[in-house]
Amino acid sequence: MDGWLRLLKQKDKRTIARLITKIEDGSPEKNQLLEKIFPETGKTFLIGLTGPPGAGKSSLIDGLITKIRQVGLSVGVIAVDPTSPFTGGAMLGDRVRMTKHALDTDVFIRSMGSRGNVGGLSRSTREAVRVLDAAGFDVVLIETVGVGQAELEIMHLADTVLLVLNPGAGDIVQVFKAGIMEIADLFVVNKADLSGANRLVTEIEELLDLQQWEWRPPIVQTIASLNQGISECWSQIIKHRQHLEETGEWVKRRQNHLRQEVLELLEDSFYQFLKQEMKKPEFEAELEQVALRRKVPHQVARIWLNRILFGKKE
Ligand SMILES: Nc1nc2c(ncn2[C@@H]2O[C@H](COP(=O)(O)OP(=O)(O)OP(=O)(O)O)[C@@H](O)[C@H]2O)c(=O)[nH]1
Ligand SMILES: [Mg+2]
Repeated sequence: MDGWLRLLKQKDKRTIARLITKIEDGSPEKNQLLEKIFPETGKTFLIGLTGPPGAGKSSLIDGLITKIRQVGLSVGVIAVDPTSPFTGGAMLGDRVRMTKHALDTDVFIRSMGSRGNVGGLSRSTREAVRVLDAAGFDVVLIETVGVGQAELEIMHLADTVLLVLNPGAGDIVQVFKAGIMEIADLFVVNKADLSGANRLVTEIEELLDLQQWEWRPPIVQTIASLNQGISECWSQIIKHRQHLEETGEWVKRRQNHLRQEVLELLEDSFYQFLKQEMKKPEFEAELEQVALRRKVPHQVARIWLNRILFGKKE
C-alpha cells in the first residue's frame, strides 16, 4: 500500500487536507488518486444539510459532531459555499466555531469554495467526500447553502437529506414550489426560540398532508445555538437510515447516485467533445445560415447529431 494511502486510512489530517486541495485545484494526479481510493469507499453514512443562508446549518453541524462523537463514531464535514468565490467570513466563522474539535483525530472539517474548482463544485464535493469515506469516517456531513440548484444536487450525493428552515424566514410555499421539499428526508425547524416556530411546523405538516409518503419526513424543532433538539435530530436521522435499510432503498439510492455520477461525467465529456466539433468550419458555415434565418437551430442540431453519431450526411 502506498504511504499516503496508509496515512489516509489513519485519518491523518494533513494527508486528507492535501488530497482535498489536489481535488479542488484539479491537480493532474487527481484522477489517479481517486482511482486508488475508490475501492476503499462506500462505507460512510452521508448526511446532507441544506437550507437558506443563515438558517443555522453550521450551528446544527457543530451540535451533531458532538452527538456523533458521544455515540463513538468518527465524523467528517464538508461545508460547501457555492456563492462565494473566496473563503468568506461565514466559513471563517465556521472554522472558529468548530475549533473545539480541532484536536480530535476523529473529526475533520473542511470548507470548499467555488474558486478554481475544475469540473464544478458538485463534482469536487463528491470527490472530497470520497476522500473522507476512504479515510474511514463513519459519518460525513455535507453543508450546502440552499440557493437553488445546489440544494437539489445534494440529493444525488447524500443518503439522508436534512432541510433546515427558520420560523418567519419567508414563505414555505415557495420552498415547496421550487421542488426543494421533495428532497427532504427530515425537516429541521431551527431557531425554535423565535416566534412562529409552531406555525411553520403546522405549515409543513399541511404541505406533507397533500401527498402519500413511503417515508413521511419527520419535523424536528431545534435551537442549534443552545444545543437543543440535537439528540432528537440525530435519532430521526438514524430512524431514516433504518427505514432505508429495511426497504432496500439504501442500496437503490446508492446505485442511483453512482448512475448519476457516471451520467454527469459522460455529459461533461460529450460537452467538451461537442465544443470541439462546433469549432469546425462546416459548422460555422451552418451557423451563419441560422443567423440569416435560412435554417432553424433545431434543424442544425439534428443534422449535426446525425453526422456525429451516425456519420449521416443530410
Ligand atoms: N436565535 C437563534 N439563533 C441561531 C440558532 N441557531 C443558529 N443561530 C444563529 O444564526 C446565525 C447563523 O448560523 P449558522 O450556523 O452560521 O447558519 P448557516 O446556515 O450555517 O449559515 P450559512 O452557512 O452562512 O448559510 C448565527 O448567528 C447563529 O448563532 C437558533 O437556534 N436560534
Ligand atoms: Mg454555514
